[in-house]
Amino acid sequence: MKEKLEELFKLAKREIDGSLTEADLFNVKSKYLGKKSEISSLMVSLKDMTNEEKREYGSLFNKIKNDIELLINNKLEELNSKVSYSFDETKDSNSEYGSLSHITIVSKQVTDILKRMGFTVITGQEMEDEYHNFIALNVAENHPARDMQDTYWLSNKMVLRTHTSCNQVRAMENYGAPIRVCAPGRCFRNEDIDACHENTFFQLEGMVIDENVSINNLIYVMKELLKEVFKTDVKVRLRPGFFPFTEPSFELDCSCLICGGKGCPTCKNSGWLELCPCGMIHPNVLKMSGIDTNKYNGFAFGLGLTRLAMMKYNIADIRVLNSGDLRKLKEFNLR
Ligand code: FA5
Repeated sequence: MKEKLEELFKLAKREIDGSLTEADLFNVKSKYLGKKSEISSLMVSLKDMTNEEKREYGSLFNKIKNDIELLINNKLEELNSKVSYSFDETKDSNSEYGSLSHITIVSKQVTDILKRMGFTVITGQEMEDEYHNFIALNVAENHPARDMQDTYWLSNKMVLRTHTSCNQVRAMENYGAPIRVCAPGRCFRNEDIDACHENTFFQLEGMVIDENVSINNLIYVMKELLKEVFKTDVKVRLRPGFFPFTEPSFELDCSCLICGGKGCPTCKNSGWLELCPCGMIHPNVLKMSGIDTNKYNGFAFGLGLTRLAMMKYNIADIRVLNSGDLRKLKEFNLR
């Protein structure tokens, strides 16, 4: 037992040392200290030990857990302190500097706002399995909703994820409830490309599961989020929608900022742009991932990050963002 615990400590330390982001650390913490961790299952064996052994191993467990937590906190401080900029006056001031992309900046803005509301940022995987992309989200094989997301299937039977909603499932499986997470990331669909549809685009998933979560909570989060991102009053509307994984479901549209709501190719002449579908998580989805629906419920949303960047930077055609054409991209000032 002692050797096993020491080995787990060494593995945890190696992963903490190699963590590059706060989300990596969150994952390491859950892996080594979470309810389903190996350390927690070893702790269960304490109950069958003699009193003397309980004392010895009990304090060893506590020490290992405290040491891992300390390492995580120190690493977190180290990561946060690295976000600083230095100025080198000897550098040639005429040289060209790169910059973060429009989408990266918007994604950071949104995750910063959500972090202040108590959300943790997680990352998922771009190559997903059918279970996490569809089935666990209440979209069984032959469900008509699959037609809404034409998919790139890979030869290994995996899919390039069509949305970030798979992270809802992964988060429930890994961390259980209550939980508040968001997950920005790239998605892929076999789309007919036009001014507001790409085959590769970004979404940001948000999910809250707790006791007594209401639609009011969902609307509050949506409103605060958009108010802070746009820094001005932008007209939004909420209308009924349909998603197999939420019930009720809503479509949140924002008034098209390219044409001021008059109608243009970006908004397909409707004056509105679909931005952030959302809804209360369907009980089937919660149950499939092991959440106790007698105790918990929740909401989720899928913000279209690429479209949000278009609205914020007045980019009328989504294709510019993936084009890599710097001359064009520079026309849209970063701020
Ligand atoms: C979904 O992908 C759902 N998973 C969202 C969701 C999450 C609903 C949680 C309920 C609860 P939809 O296919 O509508 O829904 O995409 C969500 C948003 O992503 C759209 O409103 C849009 O802003 C953006 N989006 C979708 N397809 C594209 C595309 N081809 N190009 C650019 N942006 C897109």
